[in-house]
Amino acid sequence: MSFFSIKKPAKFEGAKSKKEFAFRHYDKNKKVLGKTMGEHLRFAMCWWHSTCWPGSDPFGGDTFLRPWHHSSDEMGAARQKADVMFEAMELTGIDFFTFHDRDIAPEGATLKESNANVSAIASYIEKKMAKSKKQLLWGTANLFSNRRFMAGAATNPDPDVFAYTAAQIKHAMDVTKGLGGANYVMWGGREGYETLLNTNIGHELEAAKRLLALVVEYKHKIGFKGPILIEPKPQEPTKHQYDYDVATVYSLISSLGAQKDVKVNVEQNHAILAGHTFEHEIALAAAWGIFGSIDLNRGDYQSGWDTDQFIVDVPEITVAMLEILKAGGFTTGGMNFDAKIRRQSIAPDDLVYAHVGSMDACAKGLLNAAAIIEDGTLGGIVNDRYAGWVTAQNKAMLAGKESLGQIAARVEKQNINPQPKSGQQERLENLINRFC
Ligand code: XUL
Ligand code: CO
Repeated sequence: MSFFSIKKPAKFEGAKSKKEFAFRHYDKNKKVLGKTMGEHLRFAMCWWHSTCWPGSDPFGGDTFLRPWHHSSDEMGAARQKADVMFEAMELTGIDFFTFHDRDIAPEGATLKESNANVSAIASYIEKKMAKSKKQLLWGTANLFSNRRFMAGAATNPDPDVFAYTAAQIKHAMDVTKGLGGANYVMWGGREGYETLLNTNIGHELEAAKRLLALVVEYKHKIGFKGPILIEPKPQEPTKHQYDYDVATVYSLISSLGAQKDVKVNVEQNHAILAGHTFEHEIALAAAWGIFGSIDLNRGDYQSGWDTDQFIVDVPEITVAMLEILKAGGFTTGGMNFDAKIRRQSIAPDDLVYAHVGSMDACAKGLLNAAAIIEDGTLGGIVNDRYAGWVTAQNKAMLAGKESLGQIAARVEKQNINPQPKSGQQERLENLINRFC
């Protein structure tokens, strides 16, 4: 039985198409800068917002009334959610999916029971993957919903919660590997604190570092090929999260010297909550060699919380795509729609319209960014701005071949007297608009 009233997958119809359920820009097999659009964008659909969230908010409950939300047969409901996910991926042409362990299967009375539920549904998913050729972009563990995690998972003051966390992650990693997952994600959830009055920060940071070290060790033990991805977020649910932004997460990763094994999953809304732009977080991750994947959604620029809306603003996507292309594009990563339809969007088809529209906006952003790169004007202006650094003398200064005293003597001897040059910001903003 199908959940959606739309029966035929969205197709590329060209920019002038008037058909609503269609792509105007996303032409999956079209080559852009040497790769197909499908290879560039690697879209993923997330289990939790697409099938688990019932449309609740802090003031009201379920608006969606999906049949599986009210079923007494929990495992049957879990299979039904899987069916809907695969149907939605088919209709939208999305090739990847993502999940938390608790999204795909119900929690049992013990961890053993929960693990058995997850494994059983994973087998069900595996069969559907074989038939549909859909792939797992990443798996993760939900270490924040159950009340045992109210004071954190790895950073909980109770060592039993740390142990439980480690055990739950082990199983989620096994399942992710079993399904051929390309990455394994760790979002800190409640890894943070509410008040210093009851918190030992030093201990909690040591525990967070220990957990990451254990996960990296286990990744090698089981031969999991993809990277571990940490997803930064500054606050919400806790007031002070230990994985605030890319810069903070880099300090954790580099303190273990784990840059080869651990990268970041940058989420648009989390970047905004941290007071950054999405493109800043992508560019910083790339500069440090830890860019892995992205969670795609749109924050609200007025509300200070994680609204997780579908991203549709083409100029905004264009500048993010530009940084992704400059970073060399995705390898194991992709663009995961960590986005939910609004709670009034109760028609089943709203979910597939939302994905298709956002995919198309991303495709347009990709085309714009590729055109900006091919045009070369912007790249040329940036290169000119740093052109002074190509001389042998200045290269040597950057490489540490001159001491502070030697540099000072040279400035006097050569009578170096820097002349400021325009940063041309407005001209560059106008240049970007010519491509959007
Ligand atoms: C929460 C969030 C998570 C992670 C995975 O804000 O983004 O869904 O993406 O745990
Ligand atoms: Co996310």
